[in-house]
Amino acid sequence: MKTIDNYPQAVRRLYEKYNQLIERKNRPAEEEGLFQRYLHPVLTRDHIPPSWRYEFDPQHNPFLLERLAVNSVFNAGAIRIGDSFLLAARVEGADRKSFFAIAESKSGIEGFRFWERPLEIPELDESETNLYDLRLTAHEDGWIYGLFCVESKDPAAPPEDTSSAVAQAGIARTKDLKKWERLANLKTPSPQQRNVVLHPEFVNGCYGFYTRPQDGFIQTGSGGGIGWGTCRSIEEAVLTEEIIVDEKRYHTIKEVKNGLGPAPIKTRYGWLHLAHGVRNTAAGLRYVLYVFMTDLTCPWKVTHRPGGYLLAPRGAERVGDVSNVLFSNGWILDEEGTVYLYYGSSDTRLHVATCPLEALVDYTLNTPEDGGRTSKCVRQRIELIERNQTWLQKERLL
Ligand code: M1P
Repeated sequence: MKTIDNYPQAVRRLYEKYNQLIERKNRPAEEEGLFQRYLHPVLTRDHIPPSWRYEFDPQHNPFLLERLAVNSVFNAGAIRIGDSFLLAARVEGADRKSFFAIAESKSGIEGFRFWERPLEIPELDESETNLYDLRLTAHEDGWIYGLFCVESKDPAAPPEDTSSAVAQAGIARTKDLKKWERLANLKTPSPQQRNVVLHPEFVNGCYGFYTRPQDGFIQTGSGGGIGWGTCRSIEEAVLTEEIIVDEKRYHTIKEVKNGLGPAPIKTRYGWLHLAHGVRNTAAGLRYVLYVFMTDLTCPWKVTHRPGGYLLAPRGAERVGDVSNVLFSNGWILDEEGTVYLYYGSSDTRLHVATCPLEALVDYTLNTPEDGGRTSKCVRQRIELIERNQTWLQKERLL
């Protein structure tokens, strides 16, 4: 490798390439289903501005190398403000530390460009090693909250154990997504918390939290699924009780664990929730996305529970740093009733899929629940075939 002769020109070339990527048009992928997928991911590590990675000084960086490389961009919180689609992406450096950065687009499917610099979330103490998976909630109290996972080294681990960790739910709030006020971490009866989401409305005068109680960093142990708890203060949020809203269950898509995605969308039928379910396979864990609906006044009571998954890893999405994973912590409902679902694939990149809210609600209300065992599932299918035969004969299509 040689030192760079024409340094300004080499930097200009970097920016040309970067701008071409940002300005690239996205197109609907061919396959059709409830959700429309798109050809290109909306964010990748190449969407990170060159000035966040390279050092532009021929004296200090004669080879024009990346000084702070980025490994991946995925799992983004999402919010619509004015006519902008805003994503709070998880950016993971080559050093494995994640941070958050806002990317903005006018269309929601292409043209996402990062703001000038990443977010600085105030630190509570130096044990906080890694922050990730921000969920944005525009709360009726007037603040925008960001809830995220705060990971620290497990203080109880023996000295030779340099990987055990403790996960807690961090809380910060903002009015403009630029300046963030850090609040105390959420306290719950569970020793570990990830995937915590703030409900957008007060419930009986309290803040409502969806949680994911877990005994260990990886193993759920006695933690049974997506939980719910309330408290009066957001500044010092303490849940004294967690009830299970949506439990993990044997031989389903959420057999090993599950966790809520973004804050739920309010519909006239109830709160529409997006979540991820995890099962084990011979090839490792498989993360898929699913939905469920809860009661409008009691958001902890599930009213509709479609069986199976809504979206699962497909094609190139299946491969990455942590393969066979779809994960979502952000969606946006626009003024025209379209849902923009932002999902990370295999902990590597971020995609969008779109769908009319009306169709997603129909799916949620009318997809049969998981029958729980083969004989019931095959019965569900035979009943469907019989209903279809009747209709096809009536319409003389058979
Ligand atoms: O690697 C897959 C996902 O693992 C975690 O999710 P969960 O707590 O449900 O296992 C998170 O680290 C998430 O960011 C990641 O995508």
